[in-house]
Amino acid sequence: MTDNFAKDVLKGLTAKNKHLPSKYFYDDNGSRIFQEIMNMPEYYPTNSEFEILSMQSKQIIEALKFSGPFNIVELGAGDGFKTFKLLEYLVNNNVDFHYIPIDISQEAIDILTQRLKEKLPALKIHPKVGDYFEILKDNRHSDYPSLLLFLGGNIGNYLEEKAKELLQLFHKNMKRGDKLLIGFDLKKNPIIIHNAYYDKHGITKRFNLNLLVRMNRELDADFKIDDFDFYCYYNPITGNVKSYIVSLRKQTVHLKAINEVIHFDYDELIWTELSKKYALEEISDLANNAEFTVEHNFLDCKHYFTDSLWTK
Ligand code: AVI
Repeated sequence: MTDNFAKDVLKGLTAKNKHLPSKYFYDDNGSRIFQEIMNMPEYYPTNSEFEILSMQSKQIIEALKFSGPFNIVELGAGDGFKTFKLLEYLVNNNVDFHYIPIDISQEAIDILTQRLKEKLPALKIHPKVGDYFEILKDNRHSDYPSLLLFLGGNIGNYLEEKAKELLQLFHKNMKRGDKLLIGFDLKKNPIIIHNAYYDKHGITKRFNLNLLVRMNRELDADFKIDDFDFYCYYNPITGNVKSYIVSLRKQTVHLKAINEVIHFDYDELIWTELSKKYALEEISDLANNAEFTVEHNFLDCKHYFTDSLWTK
């Protein structure tokens, strides 16, 4: 992991327009800060998706039209907070299914499994730790139909081409008739989006600057965190939230572990994240591009977010 990290950091920080991949936000510390983000009242996606899965579990399950036992395979299950409502509905209604949460973090999977065993003892759970696609390959050989879950709006963190590739990979690893329930954050009043990302508590700033802390620790770098700031903006036409780290001084940073020196100009930016917001038409275009059929969009009452149900 550290090797890839070093390679990606070097590539990103020596580029003409500096950038770092947002997947590196999520070390242990970053994952904890992300939990804080999800608990902020301004960060509406958490509550919106929670509402959808709490209020519309019955409709979602009916829309699957599975006639017998099935699998629910969750990609990037994390703490499973949102999924709990869906699982609870199924267990309480004696539906025959197996839950297969997948995450790269052993710690996240352990916590999730422990909680679910306590709260839903009747749940048949088969947790897996590792890379989605390695584990998803088994899905093609399963005797049961599957519902894949890709929740939280994570698709919004992928550039368009990468999002298309990811969806094609999901498609390739699904059987005909399998379903995908995928969360998309929707375009809405720009102020609401602005406040969710440029938050007044400075939590999202800490989330971004944690990348510098991580480089200091893992690459023996000497970033002075106070010499950097955070900026982000939402473009309501494209639907893109773009986040940046800003160098507050002309400065030089050493990455001793890889023997590299990086120069920053005054006010120079490092692009850290894309959080794309979608219109419903864009969602059906993405589905069609990967040869899925959109069955239904399950929206929250404010129409801030959708869990979109697709069929292969
Ligand atoms: C994980 N992902 C969907 C979050 C998002 O909204 O793009 C990550 C995040 N970045 C800043 N706040 C939250």
